[in-house]
Amino acid sequence: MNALLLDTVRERPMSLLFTGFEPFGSHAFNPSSVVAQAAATASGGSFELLPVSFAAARAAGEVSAHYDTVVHIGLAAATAWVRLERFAHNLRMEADHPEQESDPDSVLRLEEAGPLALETVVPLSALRQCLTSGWDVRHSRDAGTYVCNATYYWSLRLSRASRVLFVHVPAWNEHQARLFGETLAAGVTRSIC
Ligand code: PCA
Repeated sequence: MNALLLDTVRERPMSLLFTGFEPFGSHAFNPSSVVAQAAATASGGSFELLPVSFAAARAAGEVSAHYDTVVHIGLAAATAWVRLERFAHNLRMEADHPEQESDPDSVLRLEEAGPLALETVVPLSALRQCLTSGWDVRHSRDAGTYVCNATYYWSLRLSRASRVLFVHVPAWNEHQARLFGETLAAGVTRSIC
């Protein structure tokens, strides 16, 4: 159905990409991939499964540059609600994996001379209103210092013409993830595209 949404200035179909992540660390199942896949199916958009590595985060940003609208989804297992991330920060944890030791005082930049933070242009309040029936959806200003934040940073940094958003989801089962993916597809096509 997304193919029916025409960019009125350029008169071509709007392109929409949903991404989710592979399992990582102690998370043998990552619901973000099911959310993204279900959202792509329901909206007629594309789906990409991303590896959980800092090295892959920049490549994901390059892929994003080919789409008008990109919604990245990731797992935030410590949170019980959906987080609409406003900012990506030019920061990363020291270790390549969250379960490895990182020196809490060491601040690594994703890009030496890059901006400290990047903000999405997606209208978060409008999207939130479309998502709240049955779901606890909240604004967030901190996407963390791991691969989700890095992916968001590179996506916002490299895709100047796109609407890019990052959504963190709780440790849902497959059924919850699929249902939310369908809700997200409807919300995104109504409020963002
Ligand atoms: N969550 C991690 C990386 C991959 C994922 O699904 C994060 O929040 O950075």
